[in-house]
Amino acid sequence: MPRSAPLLARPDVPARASRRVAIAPEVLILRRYVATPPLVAAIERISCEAPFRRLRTRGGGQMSVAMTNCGSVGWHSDLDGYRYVDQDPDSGRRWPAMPPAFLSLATHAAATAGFPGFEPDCCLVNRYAVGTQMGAHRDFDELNMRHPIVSVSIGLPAVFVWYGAVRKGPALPVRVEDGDVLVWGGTARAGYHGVRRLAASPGVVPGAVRYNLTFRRAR
Ligand code: MD3
Ligand code: FE
Repeated sequence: MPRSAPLLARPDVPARASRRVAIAPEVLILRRYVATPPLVAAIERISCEAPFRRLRTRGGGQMSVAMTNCGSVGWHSDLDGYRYVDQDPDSGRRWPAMPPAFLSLATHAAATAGFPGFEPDCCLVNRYAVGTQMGAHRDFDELNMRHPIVSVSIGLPAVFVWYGAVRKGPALPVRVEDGDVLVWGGTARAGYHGVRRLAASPGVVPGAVRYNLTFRRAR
């Protein structure tokens, strides 16, 4: 199995020391896998071109989490439902290109988790302010199920919840921290999951957020 360090591997924590923990079949966490300050800088550049926005849902609601994308396709939701789109509907322009460091990170993390050859074409960027959350759902609109999904946690810690094959499945809460990477493959791709309401913890600077990068192969 490839153990080479990603471009952005923490200089203080070699890839060898990043702990791999399986939380369910084909769900792996790479703890403290990546140094995040360069990722935050890249997110800031992306959001200059394609600003964060809170998307509408088919039912007429609005998500609390703000989102943008980079890559050749982006995830979008509005009153017509959710889908992948080639352009940012807000600007009519293509999504910002996926930074090479993002691609390298996603590919290395997938290979380390046992999924070589991952070539994501979409990176959904989620921004969680304190008090926001993502209810239980599953992502079954990704067309190419042969590829895994790679998720990178940045900034404030959060509690990710894994339910498995059924929405009412037993909740498995997993604390995710800055630099942690989760990889889902195979059967786990169809699993239900969510993110608990982001807690306001004492000592956290006002305006602090959590970002999550979700790398997918949509086409
Ligand atoms: C597991 N995002 O954007 S990580 C999402 O932390 C989403 O922002 C969460 O769930 C977050 O859809 C969790 C990503 C994730 C995405 C798709 C999955 C985990 C998945 C599909 C199948 C299994
Ligand atoms: Fe999801």
